[in-house]
Amino acid sequence: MIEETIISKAIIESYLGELLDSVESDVIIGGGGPSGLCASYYLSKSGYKTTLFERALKLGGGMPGGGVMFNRIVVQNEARELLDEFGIRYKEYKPGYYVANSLEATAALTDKAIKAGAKIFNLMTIEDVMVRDRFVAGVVINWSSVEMANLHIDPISFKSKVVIDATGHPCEITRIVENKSGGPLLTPSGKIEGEKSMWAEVAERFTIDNTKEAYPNLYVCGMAANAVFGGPRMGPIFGGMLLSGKRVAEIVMKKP
Ligand code: 48F
Repeated sequence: MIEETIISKAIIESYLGELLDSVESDVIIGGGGPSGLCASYYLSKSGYKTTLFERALKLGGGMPGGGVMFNRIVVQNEARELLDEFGIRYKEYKPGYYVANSLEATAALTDKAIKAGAKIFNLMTIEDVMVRDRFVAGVVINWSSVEMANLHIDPISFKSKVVIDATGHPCEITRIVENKSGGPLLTPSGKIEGEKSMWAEVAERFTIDNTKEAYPNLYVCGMAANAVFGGPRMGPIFGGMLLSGKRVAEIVMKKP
């Protein structure tokens, strides 16, 4: 016999227990694309209490869509060891260019991050940021369905020592800080510099070099780093996203 109320209780208790435990974390990551997932894996693996909020139903951000909906991604030589770390299979297409299945890559990143201990909440949108005397202290979240239905329902707050903006092209978390706190951000102009047109070679390097603090206790990684610090986009080459996720984890772990 199967009792439906037991199923309900199992889901509610299990989920709410995890949500309650995540009200205070070491690190909150906004966005479950490749850079955010990769960061959450390395941080959790090193014992950091890590919570990731993803607006969408499914994880992966721009990764599962590959290039123009062809579910393949390309990764350059520099990031090949990350494919091995996550158990993502690949084939060498030309020397230094590896091609992988973007669905397998998304699943592998998600699986490794959760098994390393990252708490991942999908269907949750970061709609505001907690800013105290010029430092970020956490995020304010609401159900994505509330945002989509444009319902007037107040959000709730989650605290952390560090917030990582991994929201990709729109760099939403940094934008909230800029708009609501007036910055200045730790960028050359004190504002969001804005993403530039496609130039894969420059963009891939730029992402890694600009994976850094954009406002006290707020770090950017992945495409958000390029958008905030003014770098070009790179299209469906994903090595920079993975390396940036790993780099932001390393930077946060070195933080005193
Ligand atoms: O866009 P996305 O995949 O970011 P990324 O990790 O990787 C970029 C690449 O996919 C690609 C590229 C490089 O090859 O150019 O675009 O930098 O993932 C960002 C995730 O953040 C979620 C969004 O749904 C997506 O899954 N997101 C965005 N804003 C919010 C958010 C928010 N306010 N709250 C929660 N999640």
